[in-house]
Amino acid sequence: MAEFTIYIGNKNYSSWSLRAWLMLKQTGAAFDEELIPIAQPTSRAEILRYSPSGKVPTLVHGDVTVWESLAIGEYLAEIFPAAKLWPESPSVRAVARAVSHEMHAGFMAMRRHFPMNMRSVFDRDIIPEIQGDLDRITALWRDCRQHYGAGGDFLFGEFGIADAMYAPVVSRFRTFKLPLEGETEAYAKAIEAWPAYQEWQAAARNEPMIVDQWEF
Ligand SMILES: N[C@@H](CCC(=O)N[C@@H](CS)C(=O)NCC(=O)O)C(=O)O
Repeated sequence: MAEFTIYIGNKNYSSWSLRAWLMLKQTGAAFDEELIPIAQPTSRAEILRYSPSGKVPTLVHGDVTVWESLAIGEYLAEIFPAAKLWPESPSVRAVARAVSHEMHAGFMAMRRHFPMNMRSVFDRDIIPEIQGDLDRITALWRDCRQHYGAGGDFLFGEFGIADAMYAPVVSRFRTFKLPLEGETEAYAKAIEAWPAYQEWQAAARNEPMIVDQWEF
């Protein structure tokens, strides 16, 4: 049994699980993963056995249980400083935290109308409230890449928590055939080429479970 266990939802649908899983992968630590199918009559009771919020992801490390994707990232950043999950400079780290929290707390229209569904491709109209979310997301990606991305292909150079937070959004851009160009397309490609992302995506494609109504 590994030192860490992460409880996750369906790889095809659970965007929050993907985020925390990518953060954990980035530490290089060995971990066990337990997948609890979501949106089933038994899901809540099953998840509550491990997560006090009744939601996945949850990380268990010895006596410590951490739920909420961003809290998991913060915990991992503290115990694995060498993984550089946040940028080193306090001022840049503040921006990385701001864009990560912006994802965690916002973009409700995109999340509601364009849920993560990694193995599928759909045509769907972009209503104005979603366009606002998409414009803000692509502006944010461009801004981070231009100002802080010189050290690599990701928002703050090397892959970190902020990229894990937006990786499921890249997947949604593909699922719903949303336009990207230049820098934003290059960023999406960098996420898609990331080995951990590819590993999750391959598993999502092979997953048998189907959920009809899914928002987040
Ligand atoms: N704010 C939470 C969101 C967690 C969340 O909504 N998880 C969904 C799966 S993506 C869930 O556990 N749903 C349980 C269910 O619907 O059965 C986080 O950042 O971890």
